[in-house]
Amino acid sequence: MSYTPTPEDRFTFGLWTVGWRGADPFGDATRPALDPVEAVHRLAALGAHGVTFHDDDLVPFGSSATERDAIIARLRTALDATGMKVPMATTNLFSHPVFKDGAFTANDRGVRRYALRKAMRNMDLAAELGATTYVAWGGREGSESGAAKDVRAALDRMKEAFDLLCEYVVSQGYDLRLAIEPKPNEPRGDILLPTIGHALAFIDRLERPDMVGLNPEVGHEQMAGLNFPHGIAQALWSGKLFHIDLNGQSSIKYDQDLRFGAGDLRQAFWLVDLLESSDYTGPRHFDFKPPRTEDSEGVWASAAGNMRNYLILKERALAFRADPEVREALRISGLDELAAPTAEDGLRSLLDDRSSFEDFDADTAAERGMAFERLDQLAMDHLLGARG
Ligand code: XLS
Ligand code: MN
Ligand code: MN
Repeated sequence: MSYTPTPEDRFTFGLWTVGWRGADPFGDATRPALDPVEAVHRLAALGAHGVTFHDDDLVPFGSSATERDAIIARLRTALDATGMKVPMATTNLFSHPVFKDGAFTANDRGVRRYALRKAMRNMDLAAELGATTYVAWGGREGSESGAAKDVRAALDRMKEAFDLLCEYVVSQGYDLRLAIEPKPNEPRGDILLPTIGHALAFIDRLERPDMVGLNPEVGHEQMAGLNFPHGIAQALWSGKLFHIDLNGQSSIKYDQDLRFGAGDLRQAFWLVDLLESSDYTGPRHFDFKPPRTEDSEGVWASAAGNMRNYLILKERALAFRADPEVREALRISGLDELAAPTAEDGLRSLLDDRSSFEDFDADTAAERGMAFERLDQLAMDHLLGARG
């Protein structure tokens, strides 16, 4: 198998990823600004399918209407020349100081109304460029201290915001769905809707829940110590995996945004195994930061590494599933048994079935070894290239 990506692989990149200049809380930028048009051309040459952006990544905050039109026209030319797509866009509701206490849940009502209008304005551009997903990461929706935020009121305001955004999409006739991106903390001490589970429960309370799903990010769940493939499995099970942010994270610490495959490699393997065996057909979107040690060429090496690692893991996951020894090991470990309903005979029959309780020999059933270690070693052998 070739590890050279093609647009059919549907790999996409945020303009803010390859465009990250390396400024962090302790140091200045280490790289010059990157022209979005150059990003489109370089990513196309690497085999990507498209780009995504926050409004301000493309059109700097405060640009005039004429400047904005010219910037959008240049982007369109680059997209037309390369065939690159824009499947997703999002709003920067966290950089400007006006959003220091949040956007949709800022205590200041004027800031909340401004945030909604800023999001709607960029939705117009997203729809114009053919995007079908609009991501909402609540960057500064949260607090550092208890009394600062009435969380129940903030959730009311968050619901109001999503209901209004959905109403806007419907009223404009856009083919756009919203995808909430959970994150537990950073830049706020604690952020609202911190995990996939919190966000799923929130979506259920909205007026148009069908229009809202998730954009989970590998590192964000892992910052909370959670198992990302498990979270994605639940998102898929709920019909809510609208989009995905792939990257790497080494355990519970700051948001590392390493390239995909770096960090927790085993979870990356199981994630690719899951995505490739699911009905998810959306973009494989990379939200990573080329480390600030890299020069411009290092940025493209890092970008390419994301796609290469995904394709290697895809090859290994497919080989794992196709291996006859693995299939037998899966059977011995009872995976086919789990796929069968527990009581398809119904409640009455379960209650009448003496073998299910009165005559059930728990001690004998307890003797069964599950053989998960052998199964996992087969997976490790495939992952590490020590097999087939
Ligand atoms: C930050 C987020 C952000 C979103 C889009 O941690 O990952 O980049 O993906 O606003
Ligand atoms: Mn991140
Ligand atoms: Mn992200």
